[in-house]
Amino acid sequence: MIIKKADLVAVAVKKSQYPEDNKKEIAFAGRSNVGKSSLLNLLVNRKNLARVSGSPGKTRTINFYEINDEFRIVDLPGYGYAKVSKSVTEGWGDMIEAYLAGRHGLLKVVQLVDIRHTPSAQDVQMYEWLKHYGFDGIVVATKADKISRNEMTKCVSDIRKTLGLAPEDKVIPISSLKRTGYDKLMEELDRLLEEV
Ligand SMILES: Nc1nc2c(ncn2[C@@H]2O[C@H](COP(=O)(O)OP(=O)(O)OP(=O)(O)O)[C@@H](O)[C@H]2O)c(=O)[nH]1
Ligand SMILES: [Mg+2]
Repeated sequence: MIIKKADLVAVAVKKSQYPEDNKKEIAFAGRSNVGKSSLLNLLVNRKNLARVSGSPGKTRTINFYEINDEFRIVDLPGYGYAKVSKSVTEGWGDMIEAYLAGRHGLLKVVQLVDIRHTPSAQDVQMYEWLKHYGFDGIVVATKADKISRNEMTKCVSDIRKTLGLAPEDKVIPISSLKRTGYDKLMEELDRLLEEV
């Protein structure tokens, strides 16, 4: 796939704000600051399509990006950001669940975890949720530029073990900074989009 066109088509906090459920969608989930928006920018080869920030909690809405007028990438708000208030955190769960449950076009949710760290309890919980809804199977390990090649194998197996991945599930190390892992993820997305 060559991404020629990418547009932000909707910013939503509730169902009535979603775009019509008439296209395939692939969503990105993960803790705040893990690199969801950066990954989106990498995929579409644009520096600032999605807002990236050093301060966590940048993306607090569900952002729908339409790609090649053909499918959508959905940037979900990050979790685990301590500074947001409890009511925001609770609202977050409802917001994500409302999206995951009953979205016909949704094919898969790519779970992002930081390659350097053992997945948190919230990462595990998120992954359990994805399994429950049948959207599990692809994990992107972000910020791969921050570790050495030697550490990579150990970090990936730690992620596999902690999230309880099956052997056929994929973990793709990616660096949005160095652009590594791009081809592998693209291949997966192509496969997903062709499957249906
Ligand atoms: N070194 C390195 N830094 C990265 C990478 N990806 C993202 N970052 C940095 O991590 C920070 C957070 O990135 P974002 O893409 O905004 O993260 P996010 O998951 O969208 O965060 P929220 O919107 O808060 O949920 C920024 O400072 C990015 O520059 C990467 O692959 N390598
Ligand atoms: Mg973001």
